[in-house]
Amino acid sequence: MPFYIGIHNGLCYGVFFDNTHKAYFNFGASNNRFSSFGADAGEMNYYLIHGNSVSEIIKQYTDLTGRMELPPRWSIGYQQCRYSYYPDKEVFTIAKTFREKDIPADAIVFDIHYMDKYKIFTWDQERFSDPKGLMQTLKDQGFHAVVMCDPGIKVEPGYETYDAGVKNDIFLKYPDGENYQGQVWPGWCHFPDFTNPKARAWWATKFQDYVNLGVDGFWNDMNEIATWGNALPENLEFDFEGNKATMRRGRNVYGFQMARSTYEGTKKLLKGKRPFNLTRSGFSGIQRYSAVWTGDNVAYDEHMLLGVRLVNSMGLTGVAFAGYDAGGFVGESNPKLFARWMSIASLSPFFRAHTMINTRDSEPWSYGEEVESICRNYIKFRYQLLPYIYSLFYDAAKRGMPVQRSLAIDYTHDHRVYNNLYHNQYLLGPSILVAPAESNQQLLKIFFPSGNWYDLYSGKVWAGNQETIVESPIHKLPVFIKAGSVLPMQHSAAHTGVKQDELILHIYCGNEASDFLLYLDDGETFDYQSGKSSTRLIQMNGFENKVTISASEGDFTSSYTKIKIVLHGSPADKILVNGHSLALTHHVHSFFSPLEKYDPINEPDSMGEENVRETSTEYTVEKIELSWS
Ligand code: MIG
Repeated sequence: MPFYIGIHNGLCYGVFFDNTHKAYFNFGASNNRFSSFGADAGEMNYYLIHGNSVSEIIKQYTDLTGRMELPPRWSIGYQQCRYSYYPDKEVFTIAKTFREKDIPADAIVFDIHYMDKYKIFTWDQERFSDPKGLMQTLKDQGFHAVVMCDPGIKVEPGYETYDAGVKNDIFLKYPDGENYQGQVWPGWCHFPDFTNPKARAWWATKFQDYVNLGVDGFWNDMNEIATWGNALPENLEFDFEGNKATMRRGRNVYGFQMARSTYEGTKKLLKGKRPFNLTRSGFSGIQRYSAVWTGDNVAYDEHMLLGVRLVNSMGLTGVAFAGYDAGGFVGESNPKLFARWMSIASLSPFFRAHTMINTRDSEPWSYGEEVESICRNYIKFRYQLLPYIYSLFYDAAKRGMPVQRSLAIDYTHDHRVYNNLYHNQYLLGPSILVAPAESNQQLLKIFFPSGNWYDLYSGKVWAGNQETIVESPIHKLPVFIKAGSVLPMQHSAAHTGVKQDELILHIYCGNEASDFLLYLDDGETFDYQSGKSSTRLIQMNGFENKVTISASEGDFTSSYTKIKIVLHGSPADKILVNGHSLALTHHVHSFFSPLEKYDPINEPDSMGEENVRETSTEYTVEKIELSWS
């Protein structure tokens, strides 16, 4: 993605270099006097974006390159993946185990082994004799299926997709007109030229069988193009929208155009339902068509934190729906690493555990009881946060704002944000500060930006504008909520499709003001684009202990019939919610964490625990039921 944001002398700007050739950016050569960029070929076609804030630059960059449509709500639930789950019996067992163990999940992902000899658009009849029945069983339990889609089409006369591809003449070619061949899992393959509108239109229709089975999630892989042992030859010809180009111009948008074709095709075939689309390769603007994951990481701490920073960067580059393989793909994870990775990933935009072929089991219950309980807690916390997180996706669709936000967005001119001691920290939306720690780290040095920050677990309030050390035991990822904000939450449930009648507003008192736009819709169709949605502005005036929840705008009626309000740290006896004075009837001294349960078994009697509670300011907690009007 040839885009960067520069910050100098209290000002910021963005540069989007609209050129698909291999590009170069040189930021370090001149001791900060200048930087330079260029490409192997093509035009110096670039946009200089002026904006007074990083969020304004992201907004303008996504005005240019586009924004995502709302994803299906289920796709922001937890997705369980491995390379690969088979046969069908194993899939049934995995699905059942989630429900039995009371661990929320929304999707099971089918990696390459579901196919017959890795041939795209086929099923292995022995491993999956009744895909339709399988999909129905998953659906009955509230699961969606995501299937692997590789661009390499096996060269095998008689294989329908191959024959049709040849007949329709949609494959990438050498200059002499012969179809290019590269080796991938199926053996020698041809590759559709996705830069050719004709090839995209053809590919788009191929998903009919998946859709008939009830599949609504699609995973575009290997679309760099990745093949065994060789780089793509430079002389390959790409159609490039009728502008014939060589591989040097076409390659960087190949994955983008594949993801586009998959999205456009499945969107059409799903007749009004939202597909979930995921890709490994992309280009500027990929957010219009797909979520992106960071590809094959390795199961160690460095890659866990690197993934966090990649997702921060992708957010700055317009890709709000991004994530990494939680648990680590290559190599063996271990209990602490898996637990930590899952807790961080639960607070990332795209939340999926994945692992390589022949590695140990990596489901939330595969690492012993303590890890299982940590995973359950954080997965449930994510499900409780769904109204908040879904509203962040609306912000991404509307303004291009990332879900996971680098601190450089809200605290651009505080130099501490760029200190690599703190560069793993981020905000999930406007109010939740996440400070990823390594798996064995008991203490973590962190930076609190300006404002005041509530410890998620103890309620202790930390003053902002300071660097300090916090505890980071394995069952408590350092997470803080900004004072003066409101988190709309709900109860956790087995999956995101469970209808809920109670919205829970967690109000974090503090001398600050904030707005949050609560966004709701049916979570599965495009009806929101014609007005079937509901937005409510939640305004918090922390100076006067006043909260205002606006009337709903839009034609969607949600399933919520009541609101529960939970106050955190109100210094006053009263709080005004829409003019009603809500009196606090009693003060309690134990903090009510929004996590329904956060103490895993084997809670260590850590030395800090009691101390933290004593030194924290006195807080009050109250639950008040209001009717939803
Ligand atoms: O050659 O489909 O990044 O997530 O499990 C590997 C098998 C091909 C690469 C993907 C990975 C996936 C794997 N794929």
